[in-house]
Amino acid sequence: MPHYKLTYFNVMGLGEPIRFLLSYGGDEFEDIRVMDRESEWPKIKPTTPFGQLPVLEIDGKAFSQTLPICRYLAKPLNLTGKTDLDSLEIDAVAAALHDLRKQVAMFYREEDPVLREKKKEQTLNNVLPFYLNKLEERAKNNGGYFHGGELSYADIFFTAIHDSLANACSVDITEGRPHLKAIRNQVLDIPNIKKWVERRPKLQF
Ligand SMILES: N[C@@H](CCC(=O)N[C@@H](CS)C(=O)NCC(=O)O)C(=O)O
Repeated sequence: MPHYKLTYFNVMGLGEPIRFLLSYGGDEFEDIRVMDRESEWPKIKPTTPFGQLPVLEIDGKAFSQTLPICRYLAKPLNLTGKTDLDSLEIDAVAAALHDLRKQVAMFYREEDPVLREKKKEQTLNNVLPFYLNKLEERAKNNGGYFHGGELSYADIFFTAIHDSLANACSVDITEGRPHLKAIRNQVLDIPNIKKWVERRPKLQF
């Protein structure tokens, strides 16, 4: 089994889909958390492939970019679909979720209070419902999963970012969206994921 070392900040954020996938696969991993963005991060940043986290080291070699890392971990776990077209669909859902998370993070991290309120309103009233309603519709039409009537890494990605999104927006994002709620519940019921969620640090984002 390869040696996995994940470095990310001490939040769920983009690290959590990777932690979920490593846990789903039953892989042990070093879960390194940069605790202090002010003092620690500037020293680490230049050592990373593209100046950002998460970084996953596999047997000592560093890889960055959340989506390709997730895809890499998902493939041997049969979570990328049966055909190349399945993979394209699943990748597109994961990329849309990544886009949604980024837009939520942009409002959440905005320091100017006036601008923050404006961005928050736009995110809550437009961005969030736009993506979530499309995802709900997709799950409804795909046998309760995002693609092909079976579990893929997109379902795991959604569940892994769910809590950060819901907490940043202070809304129940699956309310009135029974298929999204069911995806989340199913993923949280997978024994290896359940174990991870029980033992992970209890954080808001
Ligand atoms: N495209 C990258 C984006 C990574 C990213 O935005 N990382 C943020 C944290 S969520 C970061 O490292 N911020 C610190 C910095 O840019 O200095 C990915 O998907 O992994």
